[in-house]
Amino acid sequence: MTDSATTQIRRTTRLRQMLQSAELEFICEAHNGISARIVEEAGFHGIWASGLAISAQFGVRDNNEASWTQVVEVCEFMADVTRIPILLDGDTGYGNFNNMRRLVKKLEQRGVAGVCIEDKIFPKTNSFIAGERQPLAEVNEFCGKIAAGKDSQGDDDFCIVARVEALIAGWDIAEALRRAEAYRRAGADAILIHSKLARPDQILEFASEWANRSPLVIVPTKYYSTPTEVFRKANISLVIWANHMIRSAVSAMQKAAAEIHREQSLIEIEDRIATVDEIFRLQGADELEAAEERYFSSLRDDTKAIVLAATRGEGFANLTDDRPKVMLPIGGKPLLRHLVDKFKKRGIDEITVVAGYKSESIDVQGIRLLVNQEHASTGELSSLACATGEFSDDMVLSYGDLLFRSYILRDLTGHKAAITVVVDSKQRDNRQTADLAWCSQADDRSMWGQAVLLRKIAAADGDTPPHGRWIGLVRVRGEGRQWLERTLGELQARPDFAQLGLPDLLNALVERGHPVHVWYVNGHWLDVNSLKDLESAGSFTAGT
Ligand code: SPV
Ligand code: MG
Repeated sequence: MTDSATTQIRRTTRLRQMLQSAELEFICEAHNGISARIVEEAGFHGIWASGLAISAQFGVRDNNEASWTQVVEVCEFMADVTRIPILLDGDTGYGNFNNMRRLVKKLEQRGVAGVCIEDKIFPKTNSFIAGERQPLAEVNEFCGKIAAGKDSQGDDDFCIVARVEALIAGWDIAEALRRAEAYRRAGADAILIHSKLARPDQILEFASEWANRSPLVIVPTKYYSTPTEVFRKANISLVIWANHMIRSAVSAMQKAAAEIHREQSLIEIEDRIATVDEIFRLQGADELEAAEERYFSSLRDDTKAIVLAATRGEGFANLTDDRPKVMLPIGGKPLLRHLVDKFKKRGIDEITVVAGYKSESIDVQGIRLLVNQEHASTGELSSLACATGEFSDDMVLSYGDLLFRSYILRDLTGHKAAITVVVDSKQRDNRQTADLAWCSQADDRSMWGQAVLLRKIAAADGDTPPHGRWIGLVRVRGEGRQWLERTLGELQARPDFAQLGLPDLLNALVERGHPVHVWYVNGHWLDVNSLKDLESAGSFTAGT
């Protein structure tokens, strides 16, 4: 069969063709999605969903300890990641004719091309464990099961393979033939004749007597040394390599586990096992990336975040003896983690944190950590200057002690201006802060989205009332980055640069005539500056 053929025809049809073709065909065991993919990539045209291997990968016995729905679920994972047909080893059909009917329906729904059932009694035991002691099903009962399965299939090409266990259970060729013939008449699409002898004699004798009455399937696990040409000459249709993926996986894992345990190091093993990238490839990570480009680009931001978190923070007594305030826990996780999670939720994954005081205690994952070594004697702009290498044409600058509702970041990143600051119009009377904002217009709550420009950020001056309070978030886009870099560079030349904060930078931008847009919000954020704030932060995060 050509590879292009394998991609176009239905899987059921392909399995039927494999069974009926004059060629000797091969299918290989798989027991989960990744092994199914490996089998397909190796070039096999079909998969044997082995009962032994699927039970083994669950770590249970091949005695119907895994439920049939668990087995079908594994099949579904395999079908999802492959295109070639899957023949399920359906044991005894997991019950009587009625269970068989439901099994066939479910397999068709999950994309499985066929099922093989064996003439034993539920719960079965693997054929290689005390086979002689295993009772066989009554022939008529088993024929009824085959017929029920055939009558339930919606797709004419779905295949039911009847497996004859007579030779396993110590019966002779005549009994095996009697059974096989009855199963063929009951509607089986092929006969699997199983043997546990180390030589293929029984199989060859059976095949010769069978004389191509219907396709024959074999499992040469025990007579593995038989040259494949012998099977071809005997007119076998399909060979099942029944358990070789689980067995090779087990040997590889046993070796790797022992070595890692012994060496207490990965150094020896690393180059001898699949790379993590290879796992990603088998999982189809590329496809997801391409799909994200197509469907998710509006959400997946190229925006970067730069977070200033260098100070110890005043007013937390000995809580900040060993960590900066951004590492104080709020609702079980550090303040900084809340902020980082907010950025990540918004698709902002490149997050640079400029730390200073007790920077070694910052163990938040998923950030790039820079350290302002001069943190004790310098201010926010010195910290920002440490991060100029991380500046981009699309970035958000943030204080590290902020908590805000998700929509604030969403609206800010949706804003198209070159520089935008978020101002809370609710906090006009706050005299504790030097972050009060004077703007081109007051927020009357009806001007949502209209252009408002920043005039200055400062402490209350007693003359003109401010329009709100800058919350510590700035969005910078496109040419805004150049304005910012140039202005920051100019401020660096000032002798008092070490004392300057972000408001000084914003004011300098305004003074130079660069439009700094204002995005008004009305509450829904807080900064953590005191033990009291720490308390309110707990309930705030619970509600975001
Ligand atoms: C299986 O792979 O689970 C089989 C084949 O049924 S055997 O283990 O040989 O019985
Ligand atoms: Mg089995």
